[in-house]
Amino acid sequence: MTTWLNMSLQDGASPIMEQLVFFHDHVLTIMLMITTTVLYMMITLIRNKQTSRFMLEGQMIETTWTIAPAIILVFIAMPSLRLLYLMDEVHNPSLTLKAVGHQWYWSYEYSDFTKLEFDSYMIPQEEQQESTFRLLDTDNRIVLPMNSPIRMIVTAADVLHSWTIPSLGVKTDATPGRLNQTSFSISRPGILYGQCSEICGANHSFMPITIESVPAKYFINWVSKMSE
Ligand SMILES: [Cu+2]
Repeated sequence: MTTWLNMSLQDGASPIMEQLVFFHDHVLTIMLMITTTVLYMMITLIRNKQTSRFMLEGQMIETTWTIAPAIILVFIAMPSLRLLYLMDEVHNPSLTLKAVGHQWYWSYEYSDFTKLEFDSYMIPQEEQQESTFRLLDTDNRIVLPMNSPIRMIVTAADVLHSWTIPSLGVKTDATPGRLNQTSFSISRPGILYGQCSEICGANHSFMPITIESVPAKYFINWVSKMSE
């Protein structure tokens, strides 16, 4: 989750998010080079008298500063497209979780098991405990096994919502009458937080998403306890 003084992205909890963080830093490096160059050029423009009786054209520099940006763009586009298609891929999932957005809570269905479904409401401020985070914790957390490919099916029952976990690099629109699909695998145990990311009404800010990532054997225990 985001903590104090965390200015940039959250630590990646999935391989895809790690790659996204690397890509973000890569693009930032290129931007830094461009802004430094432009700043240098602007300063030289101001400090020099830009007139010459003999220099009327510069074919070489014109060619260079047309081709160079194109090459730089390729260096951004290639890794970007690679990530785009990697995120779209669903690798033979071992578990499917369906999230349904409601005004204003999420409900979840573990379609691989019988009768394993529940609603997940935000814990209101009056019921806060030392261990819960304000506006982020839910009464029923999603429990998922770590290190296994998970397929998410996202939809909504009333208006548009968006199911988002920043540390997993997942953000999927929840649209009424439509099933959206995404996939991820969680690389470490822990609790992951997210919030609805589509302005969906008065309590849009109060329908958080909480995932408990646990080792597979704990997950099996949880499933058998829940389906009793
Ligand atoms: Cu919403």
